[in-house]
Parts: sequence; structure tokens; C-alpha cells
Amino acid sequence: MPYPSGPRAVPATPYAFTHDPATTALVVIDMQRDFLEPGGFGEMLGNDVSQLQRVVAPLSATLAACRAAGMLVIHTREGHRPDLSDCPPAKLVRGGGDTRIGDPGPRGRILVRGEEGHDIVDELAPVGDEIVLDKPGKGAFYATDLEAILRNAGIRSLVVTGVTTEVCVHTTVREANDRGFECLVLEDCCGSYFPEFHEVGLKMIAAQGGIFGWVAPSGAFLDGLVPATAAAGA
Ligand code: C5J
Repeated sequence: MPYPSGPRAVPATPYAFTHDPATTALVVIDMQRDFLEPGGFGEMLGNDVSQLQRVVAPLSATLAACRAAGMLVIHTREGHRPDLSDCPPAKLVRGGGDTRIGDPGPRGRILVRGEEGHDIVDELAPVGDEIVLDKPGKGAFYATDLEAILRNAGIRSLVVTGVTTEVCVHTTVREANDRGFECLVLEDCCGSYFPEFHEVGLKMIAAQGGIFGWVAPSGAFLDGLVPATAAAGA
């Protein structure tokens, strides 16, 4: 049974984020094995994947609460068609290293749809009819039907989570902001391979009176989402 709807004010930076769970979607960005797990693309590029793994536990709790609240849940995955026809050559060669999108890796072809590494980590696996949105770019609105899905569902606010803070999370929040959606970014449910980019990325979102959106810890969001009686197990 979903929790009752109605406006909630989440203590946030730079000021309270007001939303109604009935018109709010949880967006979980790119929590894929290729980015988070040893042997994936992220680690092959020399990144410390433990920086992203710390996101899994708080995000798992947030996901469970949003499901219980009956909120729309959208998972995204960055990746490409097996023939790479949707991967711009500029993206394919970026980095100049030996490892490229589409190359074989320990978890299948890197960032290719249908491969093990491309899929979402087990702890955060989509359930039921949750939307899984495959995106070829960094932003979740680019070359996808995300905007249509949100508008058709009457969504006005987004709670944004996932990886990486300064790349796909940031790009998506900027895209959403320009389309008139209000975004709350949960700081402990986002992560970067570079802690300093995570910190400054969050500051950039909330600066100048919330130029792209709001930032809060997941606890502040969950406190307002779950009625006291439900939280107490009553
Ligand atoms: C990156 C992402 N960092 N999901 N992807 O390439 O942020």
C-alpha cells in the first residue's frame, strides 16, 4: 500500500525541497557493473571502484522506501548497440587508450547492451515494471524517451541518484532543469571515482540559490517520505 501523497518539505541545500511523492520519480543513474565492479570498464580505465561501491547501501535503502511509497522508479544504463552504430566515433576513441567501448572485457563487451557488465548491479536490480532506460550519452534525456515518460506520468520532481556525480548525474540534472523538472540530488546516493569532483559537483548544483537543483542526504529525504507510523512499524 503506497504511503499517502501530499507535499513534503525536505531539508536541503540551499533551502527546503518541496515535492509530492505522487508527482516525483526516483532516477537511478548507471549503477552498472561496468562502472562499479572489479573487472569492469571503470576499473580497466584505472579508477578506484570502491569510491562508487559506497553508494550501493544508502541507495538500496532509498530504492526500497520509494518502492514502498509507490513512486515511479527509473533506472538508466549507459551503453550502446552491439554494432556500435549509436556510438559517436568521437566517444569511441576518447581517452586514446587501449581499452574502448565494444572491446571484450572480463564481463563481456564493454558498455554494450545485453552484456553482463552493462547491466545493473544485483543489489539494485530493477523489479516488476520499473522502467529501465538505455541511453547512449551521459544525459538521460539525450536520445531517449525519458521526457515523454515523465510528462505522461505527471511527474514534476526528480530525486536523482547514481554515478558518476560530475558526469552522468550532473548532465541529467542540467537537462532536467532546462525542461522544468525540479531535482533533488541525494549526496550519499551519488558517487565519483574522484571524491573532490563529487564534492564540488554537488556544490555546483546547489550554488546561486539552487541553480540546477537541491542537495540533501538520503536520510533527510526518507524522513519526510516515510510516515512516522510506518517507520515505527505500526
Ligand atoms: C561516465 C557515467 N562517467 N555514468 N559515465 O562515463 O557517469
